[in-house]
Amino acid sequence: MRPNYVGGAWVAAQQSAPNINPSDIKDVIDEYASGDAALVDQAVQAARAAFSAWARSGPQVRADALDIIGSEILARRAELGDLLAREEGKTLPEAIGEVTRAGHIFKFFSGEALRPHGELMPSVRPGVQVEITREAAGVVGLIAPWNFPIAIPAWKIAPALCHGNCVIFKPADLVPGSSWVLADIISRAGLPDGVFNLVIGPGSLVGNAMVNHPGIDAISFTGSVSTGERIARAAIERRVKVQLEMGGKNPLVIVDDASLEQAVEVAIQGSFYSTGQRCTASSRVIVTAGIHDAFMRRFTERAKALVVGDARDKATQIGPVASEAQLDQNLRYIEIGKSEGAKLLCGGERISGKTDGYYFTPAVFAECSNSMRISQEEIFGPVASVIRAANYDEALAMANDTPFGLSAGICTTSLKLATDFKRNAQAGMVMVNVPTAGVDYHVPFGGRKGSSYGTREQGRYAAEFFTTVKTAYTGL
Ligand code: UN1
Repeated sequence: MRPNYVGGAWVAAQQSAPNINPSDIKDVIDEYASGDAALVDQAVQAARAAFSAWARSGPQVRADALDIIGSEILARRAELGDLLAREEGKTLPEAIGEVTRAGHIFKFFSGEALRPHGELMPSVRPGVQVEITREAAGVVGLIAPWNFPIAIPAWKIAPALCHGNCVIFKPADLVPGSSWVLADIISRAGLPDGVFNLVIGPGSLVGNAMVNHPGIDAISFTGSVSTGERIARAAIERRVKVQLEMGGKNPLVIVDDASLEQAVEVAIQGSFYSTGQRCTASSRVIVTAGIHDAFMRRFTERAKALVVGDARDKATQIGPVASEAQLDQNLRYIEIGKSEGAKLLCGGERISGKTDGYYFTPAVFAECSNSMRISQEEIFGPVASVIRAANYDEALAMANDTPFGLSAGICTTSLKLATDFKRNAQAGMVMVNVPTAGVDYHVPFGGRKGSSYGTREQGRYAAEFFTTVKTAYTGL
């Protein structure tokens, strides 16, 4: 059994859960300890004991630790990528790319630790000086989803440690393998005991205990809307900081003047890669009348030709769905789409592979309206709802007519339309001629409306969540 890591020690548990390969459900990667509320409490005590010294540790100590972690991740990217593909089901190139991103995130925050920000200025009162500094937010609870088993943990843990916080980290219990290795790497990076703690286990026990623990000062969560809303309520009741990254129903607008080949590529990537299991996926493709039919022909042709298979098979372009529950949800939405009158042009079926896995073919729905459930609700699978728009203005209005606001894309060769879309798309991230999914690690990540709550993740902006501001006055 792979144990949890609490207070600088590896701790076995009474319960454990298997980590199963979605490409081959007979392949059990390992058993992982399943923690509970008592273990969360132990982790919080350890973190609290470590906090004041860690919060006062110098930039060099933090930069060195983060650099060691980033270097080991990058050196082991092929091995960790293989594990990630095996446990989550994204293809090997995607998985190795994700591990590389995680390594780069630690390197970025290693540098960031050496760039503390502060302001010094005269007071409005003569003879008084004002300093504005940032201090660590405290003991932070980090809760990660299953679709990015190492990059999302990295983009929460690295800034937390960089800014002097102590961490209680709960990975998704569906994919604990990459997080376990990450914890092992972190455990050897020279951090004092208690600064970083790993508690694997179900959300109902571990997540719940974290959210309600009086010793946790801030919660950063990525996952479903319903869990996010519960976490927000609990956090606000305790008046602790909360940062939520939830769903998306991201529009990709394709206008008449777009380059057809580029638009098809952007749509295929955004809708189907990583098996559509990204909150940034383009699940609504809104196409203006002049290019609609030509686009549909090429898009459907390309979608049909995508090779679905074992995540670690070199020929595979689309890996399996990550779990049976997610596969069932995809199939349910295919039925919903058909019953709403959308036309299924291809895919949407469970298929068998060489091994027993959760294989599902990329689906293209045509003749959708923006008000259908398949155009409004996040499916989290490789399912694209294509909606016809009369012109750009109608496309923009539909793009914004959604409860979500994470990422929004446009394919156009017009500077005027690209500029207008960047200004008027109601989303945290806007993409012109690049897929809605696949973001950089050094710039802010986050959305608006029902997608996100709280300050942005990643890059310099991560400091807003992981620090608290202090204003000091000194009489001279
Ligand atoms: C990306 O598109 O590169 O859960 C990242 C998600 C997002 C991350 C997307 N929080 O899909």
